[in-house]
Parts: sequence; structure tokens; C-alpha cells
Amino acid sequence: MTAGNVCAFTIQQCNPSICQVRIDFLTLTLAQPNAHGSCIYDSMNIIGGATNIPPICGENSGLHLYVDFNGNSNIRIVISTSSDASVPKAWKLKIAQIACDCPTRAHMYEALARKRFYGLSPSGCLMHYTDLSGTVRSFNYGTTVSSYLLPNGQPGTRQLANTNYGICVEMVAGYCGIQWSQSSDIYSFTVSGDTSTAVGQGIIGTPASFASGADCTTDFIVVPNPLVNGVPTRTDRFCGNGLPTLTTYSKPFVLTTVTNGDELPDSGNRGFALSYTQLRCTNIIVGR
Ligand SMILES: [Ca+2]
Ligand SMILES: [Ca+2]
Repeated sequence: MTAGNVCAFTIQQCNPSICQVRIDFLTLTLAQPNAHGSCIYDSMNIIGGATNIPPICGENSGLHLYVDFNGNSNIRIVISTSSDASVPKAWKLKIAQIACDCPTRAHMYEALARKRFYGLSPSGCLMHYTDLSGTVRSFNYGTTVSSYLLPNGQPGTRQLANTNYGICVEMVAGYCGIQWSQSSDIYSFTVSGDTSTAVGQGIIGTPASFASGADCTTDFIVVPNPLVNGVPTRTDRFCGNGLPTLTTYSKPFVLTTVTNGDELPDSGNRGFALSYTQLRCTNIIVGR
């Protein structure tokens, strides 16, 4: 596609028994958002579904999302690109229509057919994972810093602005809890505050960079009723430039991510790439 053009796809409901679409971004590379996280250069907009989905841009290959049909209305994917042809733009999308009676835990790999079948995602779960362990990423997560600068000259963000969605993990039988932790790179939880300074001071990913509760007012994640080293945190909201390993036995397993409309006073944030592991049920404590 030529820079400066619009490419649109229409997804028609195959038949009335279809409720949902899963869109896999096998490849989705668009221009980075501006310093505040707004997709003002290139953007993918998914419209016409039952819920609002934030405009998406930047590097999102390997991610997926689910959209409910709104009655029998078409869902449209509209990709708009800026006229700056020097920015690589590429996409390859896999679209699966999912029947209303398909169980959420129907995800399975049919080895003979070499096809992966997907179940419904619970409504409100923009992303839905079904493995015992894995990694979840915020949109446009990456380790390299944004090349766009904030008005104060500090580096901008890779986070997308104005998001508020759930990342869900399907509970596997016999598993009662879930643990969330930073993945291996140092930027894997950098959602608010000054990331470059935290790197410079050597406190990134350490308790000195953790923030929670009332200190998290702009960009943050929510994990319901977690424990850190077995001790209740008494807050479920986390931000900053590092995250303690969180364990929770609250169901369903969902991590909510929130971003506001700008990136002040943050700088150099990347978003998050978190590992999750489901935890076997025990009889030690009632409710687990
Ligand atoms: Ca931020
Ligand atoms: Ca923000």
C-alpha cells in the first residue's frame, strides 16, 4: 500500500450463530505513536463491533484481540497511513469467526489438521490466553525507546494512550491462582514515571521503582487482591518502573491495563511484558 492511503477490510458475520471475531496480528508494523502515545501518524481502527477498541499503531506483531459482533453489523478494520513513506508499514492478519455456542475453553490445536481452534473470549477480555503459562504484552511493547520527544525534551512513550481493557487467562482445571511477574528484560514494566532516570540510577525493576495504590493515577495495571511474598498488598493498582511478583487467587484471572490521554510527567516508558503462571490448587487455605 502507498503511504498516505487508507486500507479497509469488512468482516461480515458468516451466519447468525457467529458472535465474535478473533484477529491475530501475524504481522502488524505501523508508525510509532507520538510522544504522548496517540496514533496520529499511522493507525488501525477496528469499528462496528460491540465495544470500543483503541486505535492501534506501532509494533504489534504476535498480539491478538477479540471483538464481539454488534448484532449482525459488519466489523471494519481501517488502516490509515501517514504520507511518510520512510516508516515501514506491514500487516498480515488472521481472522477467525467464533460461534456463540463455542465454549471459552475450546482452544485446542488439531494436530492432524494443523489448525488451531479458538473458543470465545469472555466479553470484556480484549486479549484472552489459555495456556498454563505465557507472556502478555501491552500494545506496542518493545525495548527500544520512542524517537519522539515530549515538549520538555524528554523521550516519549511506546504506550498507547486512552486504553482500558482486560487481558484474561482461562483458568485450567486444578489451578486456582495465578502469578504475574516481569519478563526477562529490564523494561518489562515501565508504565509511569521517568524510565531513563530509573535506568541511570540503577533502580529500574527494583523496589525503589515500584509504585502502587494512590500513587498510580495515570497509567497503571490492576491485578485483583494480590499477595507479594505471601503478604496481601492491600492495593490492586500498580505502576512505576518495576513490578513485584504478584500472586492472586481471585477469579477470573484478569489483568486490567489503563492509560490516560498523555504522557506527562512520564518519560521513556515502554509498557509491559509480563509472564504469567497458573498455580495449582492447594487445600492449605480456604478459598484457594
Ligand atoms: Ca506512561
Ligand atoms: Ca499516560
